[in-house]
Order: sequence, then C-alpha cells, then structure tokens
Amino acid sequence: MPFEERVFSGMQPTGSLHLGNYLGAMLQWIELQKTHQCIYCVVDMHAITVWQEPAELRQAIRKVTAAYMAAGLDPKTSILFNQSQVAAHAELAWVFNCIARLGWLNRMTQFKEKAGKDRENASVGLFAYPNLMAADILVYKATHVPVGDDQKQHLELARDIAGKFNNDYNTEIRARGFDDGEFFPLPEPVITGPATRVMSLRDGTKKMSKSDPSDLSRINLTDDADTIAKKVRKAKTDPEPLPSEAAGLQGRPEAENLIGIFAALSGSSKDTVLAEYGGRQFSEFKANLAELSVAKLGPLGAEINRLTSDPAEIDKILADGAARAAAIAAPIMGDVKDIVGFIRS
Ligand code: AQP
Repeated sequence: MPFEERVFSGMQPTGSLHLGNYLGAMLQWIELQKTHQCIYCVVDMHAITVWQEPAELRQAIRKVTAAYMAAGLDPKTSILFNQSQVAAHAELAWVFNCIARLGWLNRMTQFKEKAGKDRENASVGLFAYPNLMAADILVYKATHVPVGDDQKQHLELARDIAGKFNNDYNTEIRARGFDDGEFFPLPEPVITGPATRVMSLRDGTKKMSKSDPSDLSRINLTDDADTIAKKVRKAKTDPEPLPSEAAGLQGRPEAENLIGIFAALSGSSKDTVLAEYGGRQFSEFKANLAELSVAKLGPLGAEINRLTSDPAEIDKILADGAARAAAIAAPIMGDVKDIVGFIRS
C-alpha cells in the first residue's frame, strides 16, 4: 500500500537562526504547507548533544518557534511543537540505536566535523544523532523531508534504517497485516530551494552555521538593519570584478555565494543577477545586496521579536502541536513495540 505523503522537518534551537536556515529549509517548509500535511519540530533533544545552558535553551526553543511562524508557518494548518514533548521520538530512537550499525554512523561527516580532533570527548548523543533524526521522521511515517544540502547523508542513513527495520522484522510486519512488508516508508529528501547550501560570509568554502564562532560569518534572522548592512559590507570577496556569466564564478566561492544569496532573496536566477552586475565592482554590488537583505529580513526579524515577547502564547502553541503530533505517533510506536516483540499494556 503506498504511504500517504507527509512532510517532517526540524531545526535545532542552538542559537539564532540564520539566512542559511531560511533559504535552505524554511522557504520550502512554507511552500509545502500548501500541498501537504506538514509536521515541523524544534529539535531540542538534538540541541543537547552539545552543551546548552538551560536558561538559554528555553529561550532558543521559543525563538525558533517564533521564527517558524514569522516565516509563514501556520500552526493551525501544520503541526508545530518541540521534540522533547513527544516521548515517542526517544522511544523509537532507542529501537533505531539497535538497528543502525556502528560502521554506518562512523561514516557520518557531520559527526567528524562537530567532534573535531577531540572525538573521545564528544557525547554519545552527538554520535547517535542521525538515529534520533531517523526516529523523528519515521515515528510519523513521514515520506518527505525538506532540508538543506548538508543533511543529505543523514537522510540516506534514515532510509537505510527504515529499510533494515522492514527487512529484519519482515515476518512480524507481514503477520500484522502490512502485506507488502513495508512498515516504514523510505523518506525522500526535498533539497530544492533557491540556495540549498549558503556559505559563510567569512569563508566561501564553509557553510553558514549557527555554531561558527564569528558572528560576521552569518546573517541572523533577528539582526537589525545596521548589522545586516555591516556584515554584507565586510563579507569576504576577491579583487576581481564580477563575471557576466556563471562559468566565471568557478574557483571564486565567495563571489558565487553572494551572487546566490542575491538571486535567492530577489527570487531570480544567478544568471539574471550576473547579467546585471557582470563587470561591476563588489562595492556597488554589496550596497545593493545589503539593501535587498534589509528589505527582506527586516520585517521577519521584527515579527520574531514581536512573537517572542509573548512566551506564554508560544508555549500554548507548542503544547497544542505536541498533543497533535503525539496522537499520530502513538499507534505507529505501538505497532513498533508489537513488531519487535515487546509486551505492552
Ligand atoms: N548554510 C546552510 N545553507 C542551507 N541550509 C542550511 N541549513 C543549515 N545551514 C544551512 C539547513 O537548516 C536546517 C536546520 O539545521 P539545524 O539547525 O538542524 O542544524 P544544522 O544543519 O547543523 O545548522 P547549523 O546552522 O549548522 O547549526 P549548528 O551550527 O548548531 O550545527 C537543516 O535543514 C539544514 O540543512
């Protein structure tokens, strides 16, 4: 039986959301809302895989929730909640810890990057993070996952886990009436936005990230107009004028990144932007990029600040979303328990 199409995605409340999160994932989330049942989560359990100050984490959960809504997520149409309120995520993650193989996780490049040289000191949670991510998706039998390019490998792992579960427990799955033996769908990444990989403003070879120690490397969604303009002005470039065609961006990662950001924010293509700015200096281009960024992100930041000024309302929205999410997850988790051989009341 084909699976009903369902969308799941999430972001970590590990700091301020930035332009990469917005262009790489959130714009697609908002679009998919028009055509699909969508479940959007603030993944606070993922956040604590590295140390978070509890008081800051609480604020960050609310701020990320506000950012989702400011970007256009409608908590009545879609389900919006924070992960730790739905226990089924942790329950299924444990089952998946027993399905996934160490060798699979050892290949995850994000763990290598985040653990760095001090691997022995990384939390077990950071290593097992992709298993929890697979559980986040599959506990709702979600079929589509809109993410930025950096999450591709984790999505492949989620597909491997779903496939191995379907295979290992095939007899039990069929015995419970899933005649084709497919209990979990193999979730598909949706990596389609205007800028699936936004790079750091300080280094065009590194992705823009919340955890980059340099605030100048990213545009936060709540930066004020002066800060946005300053960051664009200070963005690293090279000494050449801009090329007229995309081929001329080869080997110029900073130029390519800024052109990509301009194209995404203006809803046009890199070719169109280059046709206009080819042969011109970065200073002129940057002035226009700063103006465009402020025009697009200024209202978003103001709305995030307005929404976060009412934490009780945000908490109410999260609790309502968690109850709706838990209702979808409960029967699926119940089936999983039966399939693996647990006894439940
Ligand atoms: N630079 C980026 N370009 C495009 N998409 C991006 N995403 C993140 N950075 C970029 C997408 O945003 C979603 C949420 O990401 P996350 O918060 O769960 O974690 P992350 O990918 O690890 O993001 P950061 O900013 O790099 O956070 P830290 O520094 O805390 O790890 C995902 O869909 C991601 O692809």
